[in-house]
Amino acid sequence: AWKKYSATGFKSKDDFQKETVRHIETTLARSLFNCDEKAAYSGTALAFRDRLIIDWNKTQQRQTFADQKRIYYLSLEFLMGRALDNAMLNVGLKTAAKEGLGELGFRIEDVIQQEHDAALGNGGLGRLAACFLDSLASLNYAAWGYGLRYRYGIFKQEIENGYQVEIPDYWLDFNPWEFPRNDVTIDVQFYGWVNKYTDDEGKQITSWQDGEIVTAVAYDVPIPGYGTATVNNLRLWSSKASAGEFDFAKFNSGEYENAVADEQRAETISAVLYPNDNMDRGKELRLKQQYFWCAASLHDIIRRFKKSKRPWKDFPEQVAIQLNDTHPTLAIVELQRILVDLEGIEWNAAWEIVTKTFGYTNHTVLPEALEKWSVPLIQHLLPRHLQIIYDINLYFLQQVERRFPKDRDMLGRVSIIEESQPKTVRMAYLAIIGSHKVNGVAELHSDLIKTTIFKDFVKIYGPDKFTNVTNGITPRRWLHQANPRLSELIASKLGSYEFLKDLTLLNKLENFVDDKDFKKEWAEIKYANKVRLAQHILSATGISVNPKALFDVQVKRIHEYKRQQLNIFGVIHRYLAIKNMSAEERKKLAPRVSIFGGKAAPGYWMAKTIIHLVNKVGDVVNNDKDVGDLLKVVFIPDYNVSKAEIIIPASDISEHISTAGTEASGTSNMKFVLNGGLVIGTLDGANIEITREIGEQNVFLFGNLSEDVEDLRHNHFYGNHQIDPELNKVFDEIKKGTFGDEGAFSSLVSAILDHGDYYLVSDDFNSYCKTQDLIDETYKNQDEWVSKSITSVARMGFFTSDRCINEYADSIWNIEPLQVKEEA
Ligand code: 26Q
Repeated sequence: AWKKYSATGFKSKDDFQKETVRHIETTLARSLFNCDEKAAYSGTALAFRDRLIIDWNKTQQRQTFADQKRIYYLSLEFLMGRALDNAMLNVGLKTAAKEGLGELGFRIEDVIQQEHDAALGNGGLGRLAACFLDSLASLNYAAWGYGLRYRYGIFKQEIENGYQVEIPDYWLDFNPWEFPRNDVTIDVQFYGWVNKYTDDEGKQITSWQDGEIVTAVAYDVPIPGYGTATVNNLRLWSSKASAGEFDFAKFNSGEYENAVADEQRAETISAVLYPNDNMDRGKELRLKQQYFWCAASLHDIIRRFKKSKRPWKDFPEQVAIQLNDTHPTLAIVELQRILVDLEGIEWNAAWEIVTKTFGYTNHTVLPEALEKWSVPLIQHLLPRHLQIIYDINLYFLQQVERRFPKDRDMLGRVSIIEESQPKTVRMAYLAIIGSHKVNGVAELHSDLIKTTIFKDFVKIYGPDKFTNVTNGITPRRWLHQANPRLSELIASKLGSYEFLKDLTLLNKLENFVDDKDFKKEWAEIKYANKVRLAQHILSATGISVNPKALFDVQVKRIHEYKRQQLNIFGVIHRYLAIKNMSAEERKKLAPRVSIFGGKAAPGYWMAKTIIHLVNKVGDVVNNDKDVGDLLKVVFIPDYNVSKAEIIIPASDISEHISTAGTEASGTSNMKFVLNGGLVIGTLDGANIEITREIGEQNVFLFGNLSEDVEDLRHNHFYGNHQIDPELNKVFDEIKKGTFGDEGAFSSLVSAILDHGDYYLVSDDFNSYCKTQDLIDETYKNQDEWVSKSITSVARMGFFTSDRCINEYADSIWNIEPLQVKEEA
């Protein structure tokens, strides 16, 4: 009977205008006569939001009705960026909106730019989660994301006198993409103590009592698929004081301030994203975030499972939970606790359910980045969980002892508990033991974890528990949305936009590598993207760059292992070379713009020093009359998803130059190549597979191999550490004070000269500079360059996150997509 009232959503320009104007005038209570771009954005977003809600509701109904397995992706980070453009493209109504807004007097690009990025992530791991959500919805998988609704996302970066300054990112002023579900709440317990007793019927009861309760409130974000009616759900938890905790009675007993303090303490849990993208040891609040989010998500998942009225043994057929790194490892312990303590299931039966449910994705081999939590901290915060961790460890070690009775050291090596001072819990070991599959994120990385940090576990479980799923990116955002003209040109040659759903279709582009007109258009689009980036650089930094120069880009979080220092030392080397050139030689050189961007963790001194050096080198080089357009050095502040959408399509060369064996995968390397940029890179992470796909002749590779890194490091300490002479000249220039007070950069220099050069900057410097020279030569032949660019794009089909998600579905989750009948 209600059907006739059910909304269908707009389908045309006129309806879009009607809905947008209605929202501006009524929902926002604004007059059309003083409607600015902000209001136009709000109205447009609300109109598209309505459009999504209808499919969202239907999707959730359909998935409930189908009663099959769902995927739950647990991630502390979802680096979503902006939602409006994506929503428009996914429902296929961007053109209607563009025309509609045009008639109202707005340029759609300006309206789109009003939106604040959803920056709930640090970098690669968070953006991967966002690409996965896009693919899961686009492929019609029944999937939910679970995360935290931080009030403050990753900080905004400003540069003052060359130094990074962090500004809080309060982003929730107006967020039309989230729906508070005040009726979906879960109480989460902390602290307290464990009571073991025998009840009246003689049963052993273990119960976790007292402590403090914090309430989790759900906020839902719709995730539309591209060209499908599927709209999945991202559920983010927000913390607030529980009704019982925030005691109104206290108002009368003069404890008002205490009550307010309690409330604020509870809200602190979801207040801020930790800005470290490596481990941050010992922060109690971070552990609280992890448990709060794991407990809320699991109770929500179980509530949904219980509605199906199935027996517990069916749980792994209904639920697959993927752990994005070790951050959600406590979910393993929490599920075991629920099954054993609350549901009364016997330990082994419960443990079988647990291990069949979870899969764990590892994103790092760097030992210092592996999560460890102190035993006393867990004891204090989660006393029952600590007991369960000890029991899991006990049964595991017993099993290991039976299998390897002669290898006594093995037990200490694989124990979840590290016998340090204080003792710590090794979260990665717990995640491996509690999951049925463990995967790395690129071939080399997956091989490395099997032979280094997790090799004992391969002996124990056999090799099949460990697998590789090479990362991917969504071509919807990273090609179609970020580079609409290139997407359109490709579609014109391929006959349709089908490649956005099946990226392997790009291979047909190889038929056009010799097509003159096509190549010309290809080059024109790159040039237009460079003009757009040059405009951004001018307005963000005041530096004017020539779009005809070679744009050399390195944008990513600042880390010693990613070696931005190698890049800037190379820039100084180039600067010194230019200074020594004759006028004739200078004429032959290809002008270049070296572009850097990326945030440093606020407490990471070395990373901040690298940013400082880049800016100081820029000050000198950019104002040197001898140099002119031949070299510019730019640091773009506040690199984030929407900046990436401008920067990536504009690069000629991008740098992926980590010390071999340190970058698990990298994903921006894929984004750059998909946008027709070439790559200078080491044989690391996904660079290796990119090279295999697009061909060695299309990549500028350099540097030592990962299998040689250990020996080289050893030699630095125990052999005779020879510093590359050209690099020494760079250091001399820094020491001379050419780039300001040399003391400011001494830590960077002495890391290489005096502290063993752990990241092998000196070892790779010569090969890096030579390869940069080769790039100069190659760039001079534009025709050849464009051919390489087209061929590379044509061969990038493998790196779509659609392929990646299908591999997870197949080899880890054992689930098929839910077919959707499109309505007429
Ligand atoms: C852990 C504990 C306490 C505080 C912070 C953290 C923390 C937070 C974020 C640890 C790690 C991260 C993020 C890691 C990350 O982004 N890794 C990247 O993941 C990408 C996707 O797989 C890979 O492509 C990159 O190679 C990898 O560096």
